[in-house]
Amino acid sequence: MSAATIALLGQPNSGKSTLFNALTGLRQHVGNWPGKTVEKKEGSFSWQGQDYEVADLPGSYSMSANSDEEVITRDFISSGKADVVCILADSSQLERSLFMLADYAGISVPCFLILNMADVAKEQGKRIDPKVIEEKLGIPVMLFSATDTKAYETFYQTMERAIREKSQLNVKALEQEYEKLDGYSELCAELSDADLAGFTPMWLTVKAMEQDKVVTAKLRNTLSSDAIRTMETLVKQSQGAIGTGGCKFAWIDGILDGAVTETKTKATLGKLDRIYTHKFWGKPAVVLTVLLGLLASFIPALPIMGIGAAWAMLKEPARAGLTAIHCPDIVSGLICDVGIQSIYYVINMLGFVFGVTLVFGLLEEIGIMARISYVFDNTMGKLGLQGKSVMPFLVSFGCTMGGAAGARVIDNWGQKVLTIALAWAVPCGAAWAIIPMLSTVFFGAWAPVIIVAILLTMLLHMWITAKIFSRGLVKQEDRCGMIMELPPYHKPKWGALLRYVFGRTKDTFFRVLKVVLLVSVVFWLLSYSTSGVESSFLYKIGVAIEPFTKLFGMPWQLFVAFIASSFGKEGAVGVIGALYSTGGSLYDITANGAAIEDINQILLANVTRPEALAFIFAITFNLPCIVALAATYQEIHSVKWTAKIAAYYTVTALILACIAYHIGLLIW
Ligand SMILES: Nc1nc2c(ncn2[C@@H]2O[C@H](COP(=O)(O)OP(=O)(O)OP(=O)(O)O)[C@@H](O)[C@H]2O)c(=O)[nH]1
Ligand SMILES: [Mg+2]
Repeated sequence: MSAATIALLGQPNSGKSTLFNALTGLRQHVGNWPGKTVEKKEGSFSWQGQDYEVADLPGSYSMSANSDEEVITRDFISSGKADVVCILADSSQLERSLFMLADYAGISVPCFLILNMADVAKEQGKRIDPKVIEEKLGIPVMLFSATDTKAYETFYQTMERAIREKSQLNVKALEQEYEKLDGYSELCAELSDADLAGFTPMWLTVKAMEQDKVVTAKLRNTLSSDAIRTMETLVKQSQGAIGTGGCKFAWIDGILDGAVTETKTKATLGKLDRIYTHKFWGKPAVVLTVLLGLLASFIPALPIMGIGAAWAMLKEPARAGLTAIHCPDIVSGLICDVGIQSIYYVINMLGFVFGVTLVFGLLEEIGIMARISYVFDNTMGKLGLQGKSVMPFLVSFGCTMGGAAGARVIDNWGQKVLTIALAWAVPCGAAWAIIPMLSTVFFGAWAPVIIVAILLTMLLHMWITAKIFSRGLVKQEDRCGMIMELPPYHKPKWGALLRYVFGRTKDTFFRVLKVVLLVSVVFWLLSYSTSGVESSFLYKIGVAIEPFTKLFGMPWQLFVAFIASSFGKEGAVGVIGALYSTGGSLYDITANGAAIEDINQILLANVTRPEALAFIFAITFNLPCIVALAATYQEIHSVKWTAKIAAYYTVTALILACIAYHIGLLIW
């Protein structure tokens, strides 16, 4: 027998990806805010010798096709690929969460219902009897905690029963509700011969009444012109989605009647919302939380940076060893100056990536990140954005590519493009590894001032960029915040969190190492020469363009590193390393076969403070990297806007560098 396919369906934040990860051992993004999964993801598992395929679908509030994610979800279900649909509901907010089930009613793929987050509901003092619900629905129903590894045996059994029994949802009571609506019965009779396999006339009628564009178009294709006219008249006279929504909630009330009992409990974390949602204190509290989060990220970062420092000490012994065995200069240069040096940078960078992922992952799990979006909803509205845009911005502190992908939850195209355009101004994890490092080398104890200046410039940059871009992207009537939901607080699940953090750090390590190595090797080779510095290819070009690069306060080596940073910020540091400490030696300090000194010393000897300041600003606000560029195109599907944003960032980075340089000249 071929493997049965299970589709995971449920509202955003109901725990689908948590379940998917536990079943398949894969690592989908999990976090306590709605709208993380935006692509369908497939995996497989076996139980009792039988193979199963499972699809993690993007969360959607209903089976309507209002946004990209909902279309992905509905297309998958209606394609008939799934043998059974596992519908997840959040037990801690069952009424709202079961809306998806009500909207599913009328689709013929067998299903079963998982009341997830049983532990959260229990903490809230809710007692849920799944048997009562099961009897009314006619499908297997179970209470479950996706984060509890011990609960899975029962899950498998429930799933297996649903597949074996091909369990169908009992929709009689729901249909009775719909029949109370004006025009429902007539329309349903009219649509009873519509040829749309997999959907009952009830489902089609409800979607037609809700004026679902996709369903209406499909119905038009199958119905006679008389029937289409009747449908249009009846739909126009109906109460639309308000009417059908009322029926769904009435049905849910009926199902929950006698199934849920509540006792009052004291909500501990819930008290935090009094501060976060406070009129005056909300914003300062959120800003403070983010700042403390960033600071706390340094704690786990420091030991990793220590490992980096230890690794860097290998460089000279390695060079000595290679020379002793008469290894050619070019090879030992590549191994020591490019290989060992690149790994050193990447380890340093990784410390911060690890810290940020851990701390912000924790805040996300608890539900605090969702509060941050909520609090800034209004402010974002003023920029032409939504509260949902805050999440991509915060994610971009780690990785712009993640930020761009995260913007997919924004259902308005213009706001999505604008969000991504602004997210580019947020320095990513790689920039955050380079900025403190270079700032410390050049400005010593003043490094924190540079970091604050970068943050302030970022805010100003975002504000100006919003002004420039929003006119063409966001219509006046869309300039309002969205109503955001606040998910209930969860206690963090450390095991899953740490697995995620280590996984992310490992992925970043290899991805970043590849970029750094590739860019460094290319630039190092271009700058390598055995017959004197002046004959190297890069030197000739560099010297030729220096009058131009000096306009922006950068010697040519730094300018080349700036160009390399468009491919990946990590690459910039590799290039500096390669250009300033190349084995062929561009500088006197390293000539005469003398041991190459610490890259920091070389930098200090060759780059002035104003030049360093210009460079730091140039690479920080340059386009993030080639991968972010690709991710942006993938999200907004527009070559024109992707190119516009990229050109804008290259030009503004150079302008900022020029300003920083002149400010630097005034100070030093
Ligand atoms: N306490 C508790 N937390 C859970 C449980 N299941 C999931 N979570 C947490 O709930 C949050 C949402 O889980 P996800 O798996 O990301 O939800 P999703 O349905 O995939 O969400 P979207 O992709 O946004 O649609 C995460 O913080 C999970 O760790 C559970 O049974 N108990
Ligand atoms: Mg998910």
